[in-house]
Amino acid sequence: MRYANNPILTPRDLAPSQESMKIECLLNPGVFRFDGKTWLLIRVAERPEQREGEISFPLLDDANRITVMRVPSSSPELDLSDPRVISYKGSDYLTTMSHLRLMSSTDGVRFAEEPGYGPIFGSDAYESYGIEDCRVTLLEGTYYLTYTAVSANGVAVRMRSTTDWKRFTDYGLVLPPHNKDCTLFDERIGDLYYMLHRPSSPEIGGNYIWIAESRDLRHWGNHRCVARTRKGMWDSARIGAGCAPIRTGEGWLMIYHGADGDNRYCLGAMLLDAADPSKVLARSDRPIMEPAA
Ligand code: MAN
Repeated sequence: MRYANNPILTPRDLAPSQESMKIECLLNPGVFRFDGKTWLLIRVAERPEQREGEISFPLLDDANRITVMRVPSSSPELDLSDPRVISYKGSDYLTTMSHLRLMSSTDGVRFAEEPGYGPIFGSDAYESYGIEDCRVTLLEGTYYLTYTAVSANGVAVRMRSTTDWKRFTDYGLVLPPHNKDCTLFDERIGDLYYMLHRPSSPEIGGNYIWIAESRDLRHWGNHRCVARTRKGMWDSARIGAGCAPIRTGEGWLMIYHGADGDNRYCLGAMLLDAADPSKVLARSDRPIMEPAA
C-alpha cells in the first residue's frame, strides 16, 4: 500500500548548500537507525539556476571549491540526449553535482534536519563531480557508508565510516571504475566480510550484481557474479543492490533495483544462501514495487 501523502520530501524541504545553487532533486537515500530515530542520508543534486542561451553545471576545483562550467547551448559540440549527462567536446560531465544530507524522524514519515549533523561533500579529485547514492550498513557497532564517487576518472565506489555521524574515517576508493550500488552485509559470515557491488562492462557482460569478500574491509577479492539482467523483463538493462541484505531464517533477503531499456526503475527481491551468499535461492519474477504516479 502506498503512503497517501507521498512525496515525503521534495527539494523545497531543504536549503541549497550555497546561495548560487538550486536543488534539482532528492534521490536514493541510505536509511539507518541512530540515536533512537530513523535517518535518511539523502543524495541532493544541485546546479546553478539555468540562464537563457547557456548550459551551466558545477564541479569541484583542485581546492575542493565549487566552480561552474558554462557552455553555450547552441554549441554543435554539446550533446544533451541523456538528461543526467552533459557531453561537451568529447568529455562527459554531470548536469548536477550531488552531496549527501542527513535528516531524521521519530515516526519514519516526517523528516527534519538536525543541527550539528552537517552535509557530506565530495572531498578530493576522485569526487569532483559529486558523491551519490549512499548505502549505510551498521556492522559491529560502526556505520559504513558506501557511495558512488564521480570524477573525470570515472564512477567508483568509496567508503567512509562513522560512529557519531560527525567524524568520519575515509577508506578511499574500495572499488575502481566503473562500479556503483555497493552495500556491505551487516555481519561477518565465517571470518569474512562481504559486499555486493555492480561493475559495468560496456561490451561483453553488462550491469550485473557481484559479490566480494574481505578480511579487513579495505581489500576486496574473490569477486563472483551473483545475478544478471533478464531479457524481456522489467530488469533487462541494469540491476544493482539496495540496502544491506536482511538476514532471515531462509537466507539473506536482498532488495535490488532493476531498470529496462527505457530507464524505468522497479524494485525486486532475491534470496541468497545464508552460508554462501553468492548463491541465489530465489528471485521475484515481478517487481515488488514499481512507479505508479
Ligand atoms: C547515471 C545516473 C546519474 C549519475 C551518474 C554517475 O547517469 O545514475 O544519476 O549521476 O550515473 O554516477
